[in-house]
Amino acid sequence: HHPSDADLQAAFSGHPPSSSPPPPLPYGTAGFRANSAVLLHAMHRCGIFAALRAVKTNQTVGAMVTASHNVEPDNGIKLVDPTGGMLEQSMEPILTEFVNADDAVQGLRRLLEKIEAQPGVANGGGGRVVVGQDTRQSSERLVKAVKDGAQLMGVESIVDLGEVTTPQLHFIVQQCNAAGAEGRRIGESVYFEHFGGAFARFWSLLPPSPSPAPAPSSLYVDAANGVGALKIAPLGEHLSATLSPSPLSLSLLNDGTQPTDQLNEECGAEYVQKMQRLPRGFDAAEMVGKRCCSMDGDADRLVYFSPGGESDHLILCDGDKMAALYCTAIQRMLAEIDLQDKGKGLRVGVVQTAYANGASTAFLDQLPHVDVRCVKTGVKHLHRAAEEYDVGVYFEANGHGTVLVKRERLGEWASVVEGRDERAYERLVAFLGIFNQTTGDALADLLATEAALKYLNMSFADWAALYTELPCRQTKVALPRWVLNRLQPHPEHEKTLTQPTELQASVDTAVSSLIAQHGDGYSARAFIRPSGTEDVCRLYVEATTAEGADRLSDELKAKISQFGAQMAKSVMK
Ligand code: G16
Repeated sequence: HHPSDADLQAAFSGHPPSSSPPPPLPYGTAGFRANSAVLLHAMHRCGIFAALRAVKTNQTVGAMVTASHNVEPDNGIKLVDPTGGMLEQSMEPILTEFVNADDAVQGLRRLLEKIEAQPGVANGGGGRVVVGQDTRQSSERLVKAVKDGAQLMGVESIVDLGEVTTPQLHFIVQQCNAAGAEGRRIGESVYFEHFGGAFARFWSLLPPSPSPAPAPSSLYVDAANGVGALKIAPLGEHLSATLSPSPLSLSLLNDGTQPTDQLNEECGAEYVQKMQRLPRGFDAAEMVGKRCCSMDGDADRLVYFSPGGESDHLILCDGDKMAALYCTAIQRMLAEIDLQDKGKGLRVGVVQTAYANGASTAFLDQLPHVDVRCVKTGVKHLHRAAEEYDVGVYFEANGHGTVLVKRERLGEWASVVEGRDERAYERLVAFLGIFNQTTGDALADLLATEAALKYLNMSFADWAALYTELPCRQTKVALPRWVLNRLQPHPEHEKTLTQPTELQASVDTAVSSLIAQHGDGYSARAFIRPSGTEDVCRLYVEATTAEGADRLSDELKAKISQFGAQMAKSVMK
């Protein structure tokens, strides 16, 4: 029961592109993302698309209005499939064509044909779209456009969750489509019950603490002045209610309530991890040695750190180190269940990207029975690769990641372990139960990190010392999108550029001459890739010495700027 062409025309004119023709919107690393002023028509069309997908599958799909780590004036959308995972990759070009179609009505017709051709319920009919948003000023207006679009396609219901984290929305969509979900209230309480409950269950399986119980351990949380700030108190309340008293005391900073608070501005996971600097509001001297963590703008990333005492120096435990911590805990738990084989026979893997520090890869490589893989940037790629394992740990260095588990495989494996320790098995299951199975999740990862540290009886310093990072530098150079489009990273691992060859040759030359200057035993590595979320070229450099990393970084940054200038000159001609 699609609306008439006249109704469609009217609806599309109500959500016009910002200019004619509008700038093309590519489907980036994590959906559409741009300055919020150019997104209205795209949001409306994504709403239409989401509704069609919901109707076609007769299930719940999600739409999250957010630009995550980007600056406040940007915005974007992440679409959530019925599984709770990210939009299936084969749908990306189909959606992109519709979003960018000059003639929206014709574009919609083509979209309908393609959606009809997809597998799904024959005549769907029902379907629900659940919408969430981050705290950006532009989010409300854009959410309205998404809902207007969804409404137009006659979806059975639209649920607006308001301000939620991206992983909350993913989880809620998954729950909506799970067996037995009918009639259950749709809201974030299912999220807090699930993850708070999983943490409490794990905690109850740890050896009892000496009495009197130790004071709750303090964790200082930098919420990037974003949506995660709104969720710390309910999480804390839930933990207090289930564990009374809660073993965690969460102190919130950068909660966005001060007039000068700016989303992601000198705070948050992106800033802390890329700049390796303390976020605003964390006093180096006062908080030295304290355990702290930073989320990003939509709370799907987390990194830990501890102020080092001098100016804004910090000791960082990034996504790589979280993967190392979780693998260490999982291995210990497997060994407890199966003394002899320590998890042999179970497929355990870790997935990283080219940004993983070389020292982290070396650490993971030496763990017995753990496969280590490197894939392209973008959680969607890591998630898919991790799904190939029975227990799949995946993390980007920037703090985006989770641990996926195939429960049945775990059960099968454990059932043949002779004389297994039942409690140890329950503990492993409970630990893995803390992880969000749909996407990386700052809140769930916070709980899992606290659980792992407690289980391993490790302090923050012990964790940080699991291995020592090679000095690394991450830089970005602003370049227009058309120039960025000329940069073709290697399709599998992005460790080199396949185009332009001259730019790659200058990277190779710079790296080998640094190595040659230092001689045997010196290592260095660098790569360039275009960002899929911002109009910048990213540069990653690591070397045996900090001085070498600085030099290589400066040299290559200049090469990138030079390349940009050359390109600009060539079009002027
Ligand atoms: C998104 C993706 C991440 C990716 C990041 C940066 O994060 O989900 O997987 O690492 O963008 O991507 P790029 O280097 O292409 O800009 P978020 O937290 O911004 O949604």
